[in-house]
Amino acid sequence: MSININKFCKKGKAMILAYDQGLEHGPADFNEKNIDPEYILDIALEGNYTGLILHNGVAEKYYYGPYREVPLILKINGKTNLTNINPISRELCSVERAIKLGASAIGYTVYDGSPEEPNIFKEFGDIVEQAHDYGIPVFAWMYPRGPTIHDDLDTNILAYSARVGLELGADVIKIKYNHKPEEFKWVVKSAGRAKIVIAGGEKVPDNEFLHMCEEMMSTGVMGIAVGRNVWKHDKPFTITKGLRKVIIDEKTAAEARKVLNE
Ligand code: FBP
Repeated sequence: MSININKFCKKGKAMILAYDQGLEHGPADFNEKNIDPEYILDIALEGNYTGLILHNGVAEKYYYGPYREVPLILKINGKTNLTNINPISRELCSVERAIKLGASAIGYTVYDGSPEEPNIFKEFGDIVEQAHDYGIPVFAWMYPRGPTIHDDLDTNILAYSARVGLELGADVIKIKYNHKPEEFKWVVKSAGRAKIVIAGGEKVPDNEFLHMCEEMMSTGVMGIAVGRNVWKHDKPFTITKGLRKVIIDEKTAAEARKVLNE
């Protein structure tokens, strides 16, 4: 069965806004504005993002009305950063419930390399099966993590993670970028017909962020699934315009910067 991901793309490119950090990192990432989920939903809607990532609790209370125009990827597992157990993120919401909450895709974090890997793979496999039976795609956060992973940005480790995502049935693989464009093409190739979107990381200056986006788009990825670099920005709609130039209109970071200065 072929699972369609076009809903999350414009001109074949994805510009997805992630807001799962409230669970993963806690309010430490937030300020007075972006602690309010509605602030992020407004950015997603008015900024024409091609997708939005939420956990079930926020979706249940905020994903209504016009916001439903932005396709939802409901991340159905999660954990805090308060524990020091082996990396594992358990299912918190069923696929069926996610669909009832309006999800057009399921999100799930896989920690390949974790001592819990067998349990993670089994749970993820079941989820892929269920989501695909409903005809909706699965986005996998492929994050290599555990005692044997010494450098999670090593190209071979990233390529292995991307490949694991393909092998386990992910349709889209969200992975970190290692700023080595030539090497990263191997990561993209390893994912086969699964598409790659890049995670953003800590907020960095605009120039740096746009340059990273231009560079990573040249490696063949489908786009971005970022949070902090947008909703921690003083002018989220301005950075969104710049991102659109680079991600969807295939312009250079230098051209996108002109939009920021307008
Ligand atoms: P950012 O763009 O804000 O980095 O978000 C990307 C993301 O993958 C989130 O979806 C997720 O909550 C977070 O990073 C996980 O990061 P980590 O596990 O490295 O703390």
